[in-house]
Amino acid sequence: MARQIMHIDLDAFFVSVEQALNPELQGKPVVVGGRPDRRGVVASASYEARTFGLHAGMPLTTASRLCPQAIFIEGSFPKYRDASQRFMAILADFSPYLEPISLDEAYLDVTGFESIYGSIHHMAVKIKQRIKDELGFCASVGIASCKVVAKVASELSKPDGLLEVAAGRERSFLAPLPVAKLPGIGKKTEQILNGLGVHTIGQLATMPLDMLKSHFGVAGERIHNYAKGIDDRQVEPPGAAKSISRETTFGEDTQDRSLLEATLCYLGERVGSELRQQGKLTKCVTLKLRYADFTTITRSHTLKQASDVDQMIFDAGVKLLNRALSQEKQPVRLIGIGVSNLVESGKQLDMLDSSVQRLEQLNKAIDHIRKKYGFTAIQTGRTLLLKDIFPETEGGYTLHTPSLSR
Ligand code: TTP
Ligand code: MG
Repeated sequence: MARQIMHIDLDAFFVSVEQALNPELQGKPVVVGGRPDRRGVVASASYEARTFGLHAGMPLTTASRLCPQAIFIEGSFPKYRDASQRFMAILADFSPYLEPISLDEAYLDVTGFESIYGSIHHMAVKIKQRIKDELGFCASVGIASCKVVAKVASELSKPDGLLEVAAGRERSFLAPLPVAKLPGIGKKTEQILNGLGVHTIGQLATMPLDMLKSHFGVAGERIHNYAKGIDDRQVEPPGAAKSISRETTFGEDTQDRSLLEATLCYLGERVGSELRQQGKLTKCVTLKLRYADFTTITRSHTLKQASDVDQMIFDAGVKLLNRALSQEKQPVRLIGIGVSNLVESGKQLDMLDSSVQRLEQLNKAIDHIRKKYGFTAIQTGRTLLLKDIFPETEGGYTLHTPSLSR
């Protein structure tokens, strides 16, 4: 099932706070940032002021020349912080999957919430209404299957907007827009792309990935995916763990496949156990290898379905390991495995098939025994190879293997 993500951003936030406190300012060109004769720039301009060409970042002197009748306000941060807290509290009433991005901007994961509100569109209308009634602000909302498209949608819908991009329409929605509208593309990237003849997001999406990587490194792959409407980032409430990983350095560098796999299995089980303890599922498994010459690589695999099952984590890790070892002949110094893109486990249980459910039950039973008798009380087939290497009982999670040589 496609995710449903909302991006909510308040319109002319600093100005709206001032207007709510002083209704005489409503419907007028208002600028927050400072007095027009002072040095400094516009922090926020009302939409009435924007019709004169005023925008954030413009020098105040320019702003007062373009719009002499504008009302200039110094502004005070505590008022904006209080308003922001009340805004976030309203959003938190609608979904616990809330990720504040800045004072006036947040993502909500609202997957499945249509059963409560009739539709996600109707839920957004309710959110906008509460913000208007309780705070007096207009909010713009974008709804889409991923963060990047939701953000572009809310931006495009301003002011007082609501724009929903249907699943499957992400790429065609973005295609006609100029590249500068895509989050992650700043002034410099825009100039380079324009120099390459790339002006729209649609053109960016059809560029060869290698060319983007050669210009922008890893960011090239990210903006390429974004341009295609692909963005796996989860909505991450503050404080939630973003990833879990375990790694270990061998006493002696090794090329022994069974030792590498056994160690990977052991580390994968530690990661899986921690994942289940946190009540999370993972969508992304990452293998880390450091070779004898200290070159370090990481390779990731996206799971078809979010999981907290040891076997799934291990299978993905082994696939990555085999691929990496076929490309590099050096012995391995360090091996590690990690999971990221974590989601709450309660949300997707209904989608799991019965064989996965059986594995989950097995993992739960193992966790239970390990909690009682220590992690190494049970060793699965592969990790038995390590029984002489790891101590029988362990206190913490940090793995320092004094010697893994056999
Ligand atoms: P924005 O959401 O970017 O701007 P906005 O809310 O004023 O207008 P809109 O969203 O309708 O386009 O930023 C939120 C607040 O952050 C803004 O009200 C003031 C502050 N801010 C600055 O202080 N300096 C800046 O350069 C920008 C962009 C914002
Ligand atoms: Mg805003």
